[in-house]
Amino acid sequence: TRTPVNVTVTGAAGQIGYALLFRIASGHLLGPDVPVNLRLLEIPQGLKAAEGTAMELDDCAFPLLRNIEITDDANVGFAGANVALLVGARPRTKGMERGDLLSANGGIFKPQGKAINDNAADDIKVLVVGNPANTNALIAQAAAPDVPAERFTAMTRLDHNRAISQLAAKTGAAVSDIKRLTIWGNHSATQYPDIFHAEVAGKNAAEVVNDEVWLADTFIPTVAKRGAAIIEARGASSAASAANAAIDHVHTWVNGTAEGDWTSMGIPSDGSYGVPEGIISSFPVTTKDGKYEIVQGLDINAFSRARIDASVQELTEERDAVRELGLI
Ligand code: NAX
Repeated sequence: TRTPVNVTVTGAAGQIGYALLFRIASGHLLGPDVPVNLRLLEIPQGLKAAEGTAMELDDCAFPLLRNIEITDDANVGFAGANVALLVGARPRTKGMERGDLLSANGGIFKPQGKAINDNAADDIKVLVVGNPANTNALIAQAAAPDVPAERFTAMTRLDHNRAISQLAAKTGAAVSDIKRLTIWGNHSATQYPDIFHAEVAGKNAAEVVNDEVWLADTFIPTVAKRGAAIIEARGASSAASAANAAIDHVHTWVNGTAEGDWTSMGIPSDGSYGVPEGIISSFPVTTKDGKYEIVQGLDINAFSRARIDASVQELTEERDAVRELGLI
């Protein structure tokens, strides 16, 4: 049998944590033959609820779940971690300026980055879900100089999945017929879901849709504002779909993209497509053997260029703001 993989989840007592942990423990994160040890990292106020979730995990008698540890000490929570899902974050509350939000999250992600640096396994892979995800990932990465920068990623897979679903509905295609969709930029309202290289049952998606008004006025805003629409309808933010996307992100990273397809991940830019090196921006990537590569050579038209640039501009401003705050 395989050695268990240590998976750390922060914010384990939150609503995404509740939707996520059972799927990790049942084998959906890494595969049906990979045993896992779970490490739940919470703040003191969250420990009791995390213990309740752990009791329920026990009660599932998942064959792949070896043990569960619950802690509010990041050094313990990330000890030997092979995969870390950073879900817990400080939400934006009423009247909070961007600087306040970034510094509150810096207070979480900087020490967690350091704890990962000092305690995680050499093969650590990090996914940041907690918002502002891209910049939180940058803060954690900067605090972990001994970990290769490319191991720090931010989640845009929920946006990617939302875009696939919208495009399938518009074209009447099956979700599984949509390939090569890309989310560029920030996980925020400026993100750019790109269908110009996407395929619908093997045909170019933009040509199948053939409707730039729908693209600009319906598709892009629907995908970008889907989180707000979910809050409006449910009275709570996306949880199961966010957890599902986190599972997809790590599963694809570890197990590879399908031949002829790609996915979207927030990753440290290497300067490709004019995105400044170092910022954590979403790109089209293929994955293989636990590594990802940016899809190169895509032709970026003027419509796409303007939208990618706008989202990247926002990321650059967030980077400058956290630099000024001494967080990176
Ligand atoms: P909840 O408020 O339900 O849960 C957050 C949990 O994190 C709480 O249990 C809290 O005690 C814990 N926590 C806070 N600070 C912590 C710390 N320093 N260490 C460990 N745990 C800590 O939020 P939930 O709905 O689960 O959402 C979590 C995060 O995901 C939010 O930041 C949210 O904005 C973000 N999202 C990101 C998405 C993405 O696509 N990247 C989509 C969904 C979601 O909105």
